[in-house]
Amino acid sequence: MDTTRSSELFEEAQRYIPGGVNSPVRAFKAVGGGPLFIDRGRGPHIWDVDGNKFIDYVGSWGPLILGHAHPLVVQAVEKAAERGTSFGATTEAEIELAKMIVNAVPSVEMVRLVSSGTEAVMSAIRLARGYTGRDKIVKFEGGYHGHSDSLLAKAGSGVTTLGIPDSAGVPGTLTADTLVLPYNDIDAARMLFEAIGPEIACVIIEPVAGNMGVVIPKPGYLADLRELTRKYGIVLIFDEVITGFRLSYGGAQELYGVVPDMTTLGKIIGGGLPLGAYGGRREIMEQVAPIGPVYQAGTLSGNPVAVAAGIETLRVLRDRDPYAELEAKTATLGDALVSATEQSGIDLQVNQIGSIMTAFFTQEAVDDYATAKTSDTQRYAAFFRGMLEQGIYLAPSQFEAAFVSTAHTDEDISRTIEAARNALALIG
Ligand code: KE4
Repeated sequence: MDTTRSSELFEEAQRYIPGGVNSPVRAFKAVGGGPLFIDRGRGPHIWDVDGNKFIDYVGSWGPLILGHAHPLVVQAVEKAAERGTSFGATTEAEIELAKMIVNAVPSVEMVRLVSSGTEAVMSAIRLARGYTGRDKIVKFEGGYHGHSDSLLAKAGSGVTTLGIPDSAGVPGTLTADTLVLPYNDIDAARMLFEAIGPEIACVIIEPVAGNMGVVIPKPGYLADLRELTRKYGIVLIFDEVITGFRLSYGGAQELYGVVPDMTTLGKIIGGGLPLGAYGGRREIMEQVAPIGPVYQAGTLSGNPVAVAAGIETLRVLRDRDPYAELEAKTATLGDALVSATEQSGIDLQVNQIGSIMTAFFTQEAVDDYATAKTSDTQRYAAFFRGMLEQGIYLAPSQFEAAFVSTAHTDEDISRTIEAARNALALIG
């Protein structure tokens, strides 16, 4: 595969942009070689600057559930942009998107629009602390919630010991109130809450984890966490930046029937443009400025062009209800991967739910970060390369999700399965 132009551009990009990328995972460090520079996308396909065509399973890391350049979304963006790209003032469309989110997401009675998932989470954490008057927060090992300081924390020595920074530049004081629990372990949560529950402002969790690769909650885990947090007056935040409008129109909370106190959203609600949101119970949301004491602001919050893309995307999802079809297509792909490895004797676990999936190169069932880390990342890198050579663009990291869109056809899925059989045979 000729990637000459991508290599030239990567050389140049590294002179002006750290690592040549505007987000680290794009640098292909986990899979080796340089990144491909993408020229355009349409439907399930992307083309790089050397003209190579790929079936895309990154989909901008989740936003493009309708595929690239969906005509209705492009039209909505064009129409909005022609009327002005930003006013720094309220617009009617923001009410429409807010109403769509309130009507779709069980926990959301009021919502504030912002410009990214990170901003949504950062704001939700501040709000939970302001609402409860408590400082401590809880996240989970392997959970990723954007790059705000207090969430760039890893577990201290013991479950009740304070979080330690997981990035340079984060002072210990900013993670000192962050506690880190193992995912899918309700006993560890119960123990922590019994010890210091009344000091905890909030628990933030990806209801279905997507950032250790896809990891699915054990039966009853989310419901138990809901019950425990309620018992101690802890705000339960579902970070549905990936799962919101992805696993169902009401997200993971609708799929599992567990209603948190707050929800953070991003990705799909912006239809591929910069948009995030945080919302929840009215009594909590009314603590946000300008009607409450918790400050949060943003120049481009509720940006009309991004809102137009989000409204159109949610409208298509609401009216078309593609979730059963997405589940079926993705399950077909996942099942075929498993059966392909049974012949080649490669250890592979596939975690799939709705239209997200991860193939872990390990023999262990992956149900938390510790088991996710048993994956053979070198094997994943070889699989990634083998698939790329055959025109299939997967996440350039073992610890990410693959995303299927409504634009992926049965033919695309069959081609992907064929390519996977070839790639697995090569690394077997
Ligand atoms: P953004 O700030 O990237 O819009 O959202 C942060 C975020 C928050 N919560 C969850 C559950 C997320 O998955 C994310 C961002 N996801 C990553 C992919 N795993 C974005 C890709 C990237 O970092 O380049």
